[in-house]
Amino acid sequence: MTLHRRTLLRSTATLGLAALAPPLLAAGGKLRPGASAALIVVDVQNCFVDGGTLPVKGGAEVVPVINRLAKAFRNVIVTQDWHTPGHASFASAHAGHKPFSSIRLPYGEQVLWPDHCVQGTPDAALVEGLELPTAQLIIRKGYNPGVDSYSAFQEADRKTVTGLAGYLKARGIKTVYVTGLATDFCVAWSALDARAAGFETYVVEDATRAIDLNGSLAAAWKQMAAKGVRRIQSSDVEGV
Ligand code: VGL
Ligand code: ZN
Repeated sequence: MTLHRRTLLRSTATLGLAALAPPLLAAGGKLRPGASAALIVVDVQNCFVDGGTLPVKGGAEVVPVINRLAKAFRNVIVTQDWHTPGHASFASAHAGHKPFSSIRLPYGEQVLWPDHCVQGTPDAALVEGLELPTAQLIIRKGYNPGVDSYSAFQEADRKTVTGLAGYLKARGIKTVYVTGLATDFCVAWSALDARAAGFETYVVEDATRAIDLNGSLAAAWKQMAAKGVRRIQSSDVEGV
């Protein structure tokens, strides 16, 4: 009887571990995003590719990778950087300050950018060729005139939420795969906030491109690793 119970306990523990262990691995050790996983496509907008107002080197190269990835996901979420004209993150809003310098705003340090991704302009539209017919939600961010929002989850004041965490939780999403632009700003901040909100979080490196301002890319990967964000390639996902 005792033995039997112990055996039972042991097998339950084993089963429990297996059931909990994220991620779901397909044969060959590939990741298999299931119904509780979502692909988050961050800011793949004209502003961030060649011809845009804040082009990220090689930014358009993420498009075919993301299009392929999206076919492996049941849930796809898209974000857009969506600034008001004269937004506080624009250097042009601060006399005497140049793009790519930093200033102190009431909520903290802010990099100043060229005017970019202004609401409703062609510059802020999603890149043509991005094919996400199954996308379920577009979340726009950075629309508060005085506060930036790199993250899809939380504005730069680190208080005002966008509602994305609540939406994902309400829909039973447990795992997110973050892609898009730029690796070291909106992708990293979104991934870190996803992790902090309790989601199992992957960044698909070859589905991102970086700005890399003063070592920001290495710093972002370091911080993400420290917080348990997993760095993968699109080829790690089954069928991609
Ligand atoms: C971003 C800088 C300014 C991004 C947005 O999408 O990474 N970077 N606004
Ligand atoms: Zn922006």
